[in-house]
Amino acid sequence: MTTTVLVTAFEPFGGETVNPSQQAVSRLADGPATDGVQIRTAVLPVEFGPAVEALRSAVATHDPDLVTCAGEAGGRFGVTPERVAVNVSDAHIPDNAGRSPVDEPVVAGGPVAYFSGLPVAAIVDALRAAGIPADKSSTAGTYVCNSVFYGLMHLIATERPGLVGGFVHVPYVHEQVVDRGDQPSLSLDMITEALRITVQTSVGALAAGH
Ligand code: PCA
Repeated sequence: MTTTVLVTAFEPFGGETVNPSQQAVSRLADGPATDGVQIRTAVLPVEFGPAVEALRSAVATHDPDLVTCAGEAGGRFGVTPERVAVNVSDAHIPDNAGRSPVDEPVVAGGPVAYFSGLPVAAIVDALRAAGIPADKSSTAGTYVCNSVFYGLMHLIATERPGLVGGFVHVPYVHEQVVDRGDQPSLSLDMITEALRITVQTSVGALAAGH
């Protein structure tokens, strides 16, 4: 049986010229295939609203068994699978369309929050075992990443009960901080490997039925 995994990333935002999630997802798609796993990818705009629409359309196109969304969390030291998506959008900087929602729901009338469907603890263990700095995160923020994570979990809860999904944040990649020595970063190789391990661990949990 082949498991189809949709892995999404984001375009650059906030004045950056690259987004490590986009670079790593592109490498992941070009890398060696894992037996029984078919990777599909999509790059989402950093725009409240259109980002969730693009995710929904990628799910409709690829009909995946598993969705792993990835985004950049500059300032974090490790790779952080997210535990919970919250129903609020509150932008600290404008999105790429210039919108800055304040205290708006992602989905009007939706539940306060959704837990990730990914095996967060097992992913952190597997990343650390591979020598990759990693930790659980209990907040994906209130910017576009959280809105996509929430939109994904709401889609699963209301329309696609068989689908499993979640979100992982990755730190800056080295090239983003060459002139900002106080900011943590990882190599692109390590971030790419982190996404591969995240997918592999999630597929393993899916196959084992948890
Ligand atoms: N990170 C932002 C949005 C896009 C991205 O890669 C976030 O954490 O919300």
